[in-house]
Amino acid sequence: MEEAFQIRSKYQHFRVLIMGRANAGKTTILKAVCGTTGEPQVYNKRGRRIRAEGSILSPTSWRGIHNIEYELRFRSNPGFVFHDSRGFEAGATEELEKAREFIKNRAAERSVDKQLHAIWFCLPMDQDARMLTAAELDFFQRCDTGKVPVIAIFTKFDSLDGKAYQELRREGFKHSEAQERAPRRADEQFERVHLNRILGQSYPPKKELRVRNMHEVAGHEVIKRTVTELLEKTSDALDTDALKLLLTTVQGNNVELCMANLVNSGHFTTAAQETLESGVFLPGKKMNQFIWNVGIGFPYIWGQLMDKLIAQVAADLPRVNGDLPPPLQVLNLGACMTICCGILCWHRTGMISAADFQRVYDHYEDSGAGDCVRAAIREGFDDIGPHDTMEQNAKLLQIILDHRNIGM
Ligand SMILES: Nc1nc2c(ncn2[C@@H]2O[C@H](COP(=O)(O)OP(=O)(O)O)[C@@H](O)[C@H]2O)c(=O)[nH]1
Ligand SMILES: [Mg+2]
Repeated sequence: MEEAFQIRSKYQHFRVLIMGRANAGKTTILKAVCGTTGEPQVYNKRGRRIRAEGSILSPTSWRGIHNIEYELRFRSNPGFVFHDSRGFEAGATEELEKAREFIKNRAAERSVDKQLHAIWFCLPMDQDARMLTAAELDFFQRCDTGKVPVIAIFTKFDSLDGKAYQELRREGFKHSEAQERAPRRADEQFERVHLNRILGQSYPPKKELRVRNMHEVAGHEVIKRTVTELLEKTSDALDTDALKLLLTTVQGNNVELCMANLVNSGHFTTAAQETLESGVFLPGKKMNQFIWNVGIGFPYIWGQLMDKLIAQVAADLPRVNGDLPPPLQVLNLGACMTICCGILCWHRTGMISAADFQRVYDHYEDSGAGDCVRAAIREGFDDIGPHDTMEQNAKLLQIILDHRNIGM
């Protein structure tokens, strides 16, 4: 417990309030930023984990426990803390007041960690009559957010592209040409009609971005590009260099935090202890689950990659294991996977493929890191155990952190 807490409190967080009516695409944006299809974990203001009934956060139970003060965090991207302001239906002044109150209170917080750093306001473009509701315009008219920049995210922009496409077809353009011209036409109409209305309010957003096709398969190129753009614009909109640095640092610390969370969760040492007791190395589906747990602990390693990864690792097992005894093979496999996945996320450009993983793993072995990690594990762990203790977790994490720079 203590160890995990220290790791968490060592790092600062970047805190974002995400606003927008139901179905605006808020959750989709957060999952994209955190590189996951998984659900967020919810904490109250004092850091205690909140579980919805039945413990799985289904959309309905989620509504039941909603509270703007609750912190949403994703396992795969623990440096970001989100607050979800639901509501903003037409005329939802109560929700607006809650958001204003929250923004005001957070501005008065003395610790930077508790302050609000940015607001992402999602405005969905898929409902003609309600493109911008009165409540939404009211926010930009009346809500002075002080130093906290608002980034307007116009979501579901693909639906405006669709309309522009139909229009172009009616004007006689061929399919391919209409398709090519549609986004430009949609952008121009949007700027003329809607963007100007928002920018004309008293407290307009500092930055805006238009987001298309975020419902594409997880990990798709377009999602990566959108996330990059959103984080760049957020950084540009921040008031001070210190805050810009905070955002960069949070992104940088993230890989280390993921490694720490993963090891401290005890997956590896528990499995090593089980192997010690049974004498059997990750039997049956255990191996798949073991690797799966590493993958989902990191951002941008999407589900569809995991099956391939599992097959690849299984094929490489003799090389990974070396001549370690079975319980230490388990620890070593965990360390190897954690280092390689960390490197993959660190270097993420475009979509991460199974071939990328193979490249990283081959380099891990060729550079000698694999041998060093095996030696460190043999040195650091004995064959009597027990392995499933906090001390063993800490030892394993140190080995991982010591060997994670393999010069790629
Ligand atoms: N067409 C389209 N649909 C989207 C886009 N982003 C999200 N959606 C869909 O809109 C629905 C609501 O999204 P969600 O993120 O749950 O909205 P929330 O209620 O604001 O959290 C989901 O079915 C998404 O798949 C987009 O860019 N284009
Ligand atoms: Mg949602």
